[in-house]
Amino acid sequence: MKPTHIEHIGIAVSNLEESIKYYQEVLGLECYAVEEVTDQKVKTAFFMVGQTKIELLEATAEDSPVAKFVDKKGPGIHHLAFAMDDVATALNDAEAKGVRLIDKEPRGGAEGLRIGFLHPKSTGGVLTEFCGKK
Ligand code: CMX
Repeated sequence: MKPTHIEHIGIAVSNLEESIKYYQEVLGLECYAVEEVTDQKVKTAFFMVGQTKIELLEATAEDSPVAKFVDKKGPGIHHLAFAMDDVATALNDAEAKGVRLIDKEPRGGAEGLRIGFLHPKSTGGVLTEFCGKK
């Protein structure tokens, strides 16, 4: 269940429009999509840097995991997402190795991908996402 690459880096922001401006105007990156992921209670904006995606995340509800994170720690790097060929198998393998899962089964994420999270308390403090087409 080796990751094929880093699929994206998730960054929690307080204001999506203002943050998009920074990535566009200062870094010269193009925001190629904005999407609301209702299941995760976030609005996302995407940029490609080479083969890696940056995903900006703004909370859409007070009980969104991103709202809680920003309230506690402020905006900043929120999670690291690894691309997996088979997310369900990767989650099962991680659990079998003693990792605490947030998602026992893959669920729907942005861009039509299947996603599943590992708990940061089991991963050295880095909220970790597996994502892929199945
Ligand atoms: N990175 C590292 N540690 C984190 C964290 C993060 N993003 N979010 C929370 N934590 C830590 C907290 O600091 C806290 O640690 P301490 O107990 O040492 O203070 C601990 O985890 C518990 O945090 P909490 O604030 O009490 O929050 P919850 O336990 O309610 O939720 C988590 C934490 C990770 C389970 C929850 O945020 C979650 O389920 N995340 C996965 C889903 C998600 O983040 N979706 C948004 C992105 C969706 C997308 O990319 O499409």
